[in-house]
Amino acid sequence: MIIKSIDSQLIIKKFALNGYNIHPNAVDLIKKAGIDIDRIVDEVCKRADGCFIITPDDVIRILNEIKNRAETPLPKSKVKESDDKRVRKSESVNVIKDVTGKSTCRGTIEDFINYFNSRYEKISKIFRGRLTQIPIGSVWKVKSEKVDVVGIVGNVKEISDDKAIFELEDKTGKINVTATGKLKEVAMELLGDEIIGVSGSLMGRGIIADRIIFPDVPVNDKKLKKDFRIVFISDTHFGSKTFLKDEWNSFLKWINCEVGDNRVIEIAESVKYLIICGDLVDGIGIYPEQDKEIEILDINQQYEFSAEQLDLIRKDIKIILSPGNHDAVRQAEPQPALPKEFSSLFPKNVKCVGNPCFVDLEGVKVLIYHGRSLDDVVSRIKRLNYSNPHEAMIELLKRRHLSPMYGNRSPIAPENDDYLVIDEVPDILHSGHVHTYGTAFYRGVFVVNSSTWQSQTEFQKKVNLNPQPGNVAVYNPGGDVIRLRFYSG
Ligand code: D5M
Ligand code: FE
Ligand code: ZN
Repeated sequence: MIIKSIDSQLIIKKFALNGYNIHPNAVDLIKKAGIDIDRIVDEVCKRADGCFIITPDDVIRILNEIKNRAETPLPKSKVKESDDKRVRKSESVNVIKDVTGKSTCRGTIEDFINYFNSRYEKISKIFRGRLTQIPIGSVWKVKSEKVDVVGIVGNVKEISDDKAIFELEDKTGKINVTATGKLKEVAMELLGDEIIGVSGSLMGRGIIADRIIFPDVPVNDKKLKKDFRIVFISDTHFGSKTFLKDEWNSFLKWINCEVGDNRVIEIAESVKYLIICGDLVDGIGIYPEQDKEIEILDINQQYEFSAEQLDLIRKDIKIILSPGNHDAVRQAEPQPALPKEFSSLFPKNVKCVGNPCFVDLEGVKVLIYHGRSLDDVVSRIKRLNYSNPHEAMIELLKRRHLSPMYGNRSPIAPENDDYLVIDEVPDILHSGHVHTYGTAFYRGVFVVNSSTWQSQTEFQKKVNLNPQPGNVAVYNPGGDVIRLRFYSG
């Protein structure tokens, strides 16, 4: 409909239906433009990306773009009529930390030095007030025999049943630390490259540890009380032959409030945010002979299929989408958000963020991290296993770092700022990657690993990986945690 004389209220209402306020001068500009109003609303909202108010400048920019473009009709939205009319609740997603658009790393030696300095500076700060922190190069100058040092862990060697030795290094020097008895067990769980504190006695050419201290998180006793729920999923692997179509469709029916008893529908109705923690698609060439296991052989088509699936989710849910190692972004972490080429395919309630990403959802701080380092943590710490992925995630919180081990199965891009340090303590830590399910509260932080929508692949069979697909965690901050199971196999 081309509008000649149009009612301002109608324009305001159309923006409100999309969840936006609009400045009165911007309304006037739209009235004067004489262009299909639905088209302007659609284009402006697509680019508004969570801003609070649509300004006249926003409208001028879009009008100029439309004028400069050849007049082609917009494709008809696949969104169901009923969904389009649903008024979006005023959600707020505030990205606090994300590498997207900020990457500086070129992989030079200097980058690596800066990267480790950033890691050391940020984590050693956490020990301030708890330990005296004598520079390692100066320990021999102190008068007392007892010292506290903070450093980055080097080689850990088991000497006997009762004794281990590891190196600790800071900018000023390196020292050997001996751990015996119970501390030997703690030392044997050190991953290497994490930053810890050691309190002990100087002896011979090193320190005999009395205590090994992790930076850890303080008890989070923040009183959250929210009236919405957050749904956590990951590893949909759209495009894989083993993608669980039926289970996914059941999930869609539930989240769209189409199935279940009153209680189940009530839970679905309270959902305001859906977080997808990576491996949206299966990708191409990620593991040996993957081509035999993929249904959609083209990466563009995998993302097109993903966009169709996300478009089936009711539009009043804000979807936050972070990539994983199967997605089409750089493999090294921190990974930036999916490029425009793919993100532009998604409906406008999808917000693409990086991996990791720290977001604030109406005061609820969520740290989203795909979880590649969990493979390293599980293989190094003997008491951990893939059936309880939340326990491996707790080890990351203890170390205040999402990928402590450098140069193993999780590649890291040496950014000047270490985005993988957990400098601010989140209310929620969400990961995926290992394809199993687990939740826990660790010192008040809700820890969740959100399984997968892919059954076991031939490759996973070979590496003895037993996925637990179709598990969904639904969390009401300050309230209940609900586990929904869509897989009965
Ligand atoms: O990872 C799914 C799970 O499969 C995760 O725990 C890692 C594991 N995996 C992936 N590649 C390998 C190799 N090469 N060896 C052993 N285990 C592996 P995803 O990211 O979905 O592929
Ligand atoms: Fe995966
Ligand atoms: Zn993965």
